[in-house]
Amino acid sequence: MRKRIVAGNWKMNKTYEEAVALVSEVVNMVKDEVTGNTEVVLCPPFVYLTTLKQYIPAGGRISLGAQNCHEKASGAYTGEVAASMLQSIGVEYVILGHSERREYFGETNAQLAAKVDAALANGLKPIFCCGESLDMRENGDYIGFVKTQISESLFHLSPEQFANIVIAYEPIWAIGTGLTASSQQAQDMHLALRQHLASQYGEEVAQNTSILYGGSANAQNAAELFSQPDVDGGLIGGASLKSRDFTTVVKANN
Ligand code: 3PY
Repeated sequence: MRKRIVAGNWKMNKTYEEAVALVSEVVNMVKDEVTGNTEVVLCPPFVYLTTLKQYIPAGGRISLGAQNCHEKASGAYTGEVAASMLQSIGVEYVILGHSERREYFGETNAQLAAKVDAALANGLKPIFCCGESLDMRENGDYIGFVKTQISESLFHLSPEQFANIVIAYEPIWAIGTGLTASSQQAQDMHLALRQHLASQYGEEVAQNTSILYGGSANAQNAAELFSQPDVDGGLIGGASLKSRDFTTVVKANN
């Protein structure tokens, strides 16, 4: 049975004190909620990862994730963070290919393929983001566009490697806009993506892959989104910054 995951993408938010307070509250509020095949992943900014690790019960179902990593192993890349560094401090997941990174930092499908390789080589599980713009949704082959993001960045992986991938479908038009995909729009895309995975890796791998919905998922709409058969949880932006809202989203995933 595939995992149901709620991951909180804090983006570039919170001071040190605020980050410690938020993680302590979240851990207290959700630790008894994550049971069975559910998991919670907290993705704060890099600088807080080491400290926040100490607030997360070891061996439980709450893990830490980073929001990015560099594709190279080490070297003269000022300001960057390598996957091996994340592994060495106990980080388990890494968000790759968020639309903000694609848009503001020019990340391409090919570069993301290299980042995925670096993450996997260091034992990190990529939460691979994909999604179309509003223009693409209204005027283009938006399902084909998202499938290509996946093929070009992930389909070089072996089935064994692919077993460590989590997909997050995040329509760009629903990020930071207050717009959310309807649960039917999310389900339609998730099903199309699962079929795409099946065409490359077979039905079993496709059925075992967690496909999360992201893009203004929140305490109000999570239960409806998560009730769809191919939606296996969420990558949560703004609502992950408030412990109560995030806890409601986590409970909606049970
Ligand atoms: C959002 O919910 O806006 C996100 O971008 C989550 O990654």
